[in-house]
Amino acid sequence: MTKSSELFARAQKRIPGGVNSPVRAFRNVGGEPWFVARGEGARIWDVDGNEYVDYVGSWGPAILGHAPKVMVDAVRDAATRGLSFGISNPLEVEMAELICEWVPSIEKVRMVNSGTEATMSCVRLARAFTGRDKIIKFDGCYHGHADPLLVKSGSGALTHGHASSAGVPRAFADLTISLPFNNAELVKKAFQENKNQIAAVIVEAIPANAGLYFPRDNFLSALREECTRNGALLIFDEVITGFRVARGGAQEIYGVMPDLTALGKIIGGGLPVGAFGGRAEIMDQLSPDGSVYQAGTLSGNPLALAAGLTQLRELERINGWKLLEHLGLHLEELARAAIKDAKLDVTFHRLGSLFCLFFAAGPIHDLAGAQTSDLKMFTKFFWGCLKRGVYFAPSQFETGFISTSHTPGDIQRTGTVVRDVLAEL
Ligand code: HOZ
Repeated sequence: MTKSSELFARAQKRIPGGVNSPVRAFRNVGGEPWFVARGEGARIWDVDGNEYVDYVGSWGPAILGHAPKVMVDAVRDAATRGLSFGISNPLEVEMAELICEWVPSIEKVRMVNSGTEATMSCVRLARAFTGRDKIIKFDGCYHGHADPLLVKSGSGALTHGHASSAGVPRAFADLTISLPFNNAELVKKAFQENKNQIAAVIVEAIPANAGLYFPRDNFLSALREECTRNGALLIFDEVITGFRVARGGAQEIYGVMPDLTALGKIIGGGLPVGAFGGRAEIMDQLSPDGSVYQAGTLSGNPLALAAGLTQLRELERINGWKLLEHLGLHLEELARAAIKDAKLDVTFHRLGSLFCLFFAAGPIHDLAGAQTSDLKMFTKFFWGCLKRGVYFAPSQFETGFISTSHTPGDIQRTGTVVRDVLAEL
């Protein structure tokens, strides 16, 4: 019995499903999850000593790779001064200033402890600001696990067949309208049918929780126009895309300004963090200035912010976005050549350091398209790569992440593994 198996047997007795987040359970790739011992750069080792090139990167935040010295030093340094105070600290001001400088639409920002808190707080704020209750989201977009957003959701909820969660009161779910991504006409119709009732449209500007696909035909600007015309707020969930696809996130790339933005992961460098921000007149509705309550003992935690600030500054110092594009393009070229030679119906999507393979002919622009992927093929692909030392997310409905610490050699090796595995399918 491996050490991972032993740990999983113990975990299942005391942790529901043996995991603290469902995506870790390997359920839809049909096997047991392994337990990680450590990581360094682009590599991770399991408790049995197996080594993998990692393309999950803690689901996004490890954009510089694992345990970069500069960040470990920053966290260690911050820890010697105290782990948590529940009192304002200087790093909170530095982080707020950095976020407002880098993210085009954010004038004021508040730190929270997870992406879920960030999106949940955006929705509450939007409801208070507009005096309306309903929200529009999109099928397959995942915005964490708060009640209003677990309707036709992506990520683990979709993977495990509970895209609309049990336990969400019907009355809450009825206030959430979920529509197919990339269909602006249906958004227009929903606004017409729910006149003066829609508080906000919340969207992953680049959906990355049902595989990866992209907005097209000016979909994001159409959302912007509909929200403005109807007095609703536009919320971008940039928990994955923020600081990764560009310094200013997806909103910088597409040039569409949301009213509110949810951020997470990367700004904590792997420690638990989220943030939400936007127009000052909306953010000023928050307590203590306004009447929208939102709070957190650990919010703005000095260790998390030391890690996050160091990571973001390092990313800028090394021009990480250029490097990530270079590495991503290299992987794309290798993957596309392997797909062509394997003569398989595989659709490869990539933007910068985000990528995904669907086992379907495509084109794929929404959840329905993503669900045409052959999951049996994905499962074989996943295990084939893992056995050869390359770790991709254990679900079709997730995204791959490249870090700045992946070397050209890692990418080349991954390309060879992808080629070998596809050839065997
Ligand atoms: N796709 C998820 C986050 N965006 C994966 C992480 C998790 O749910 O644990």
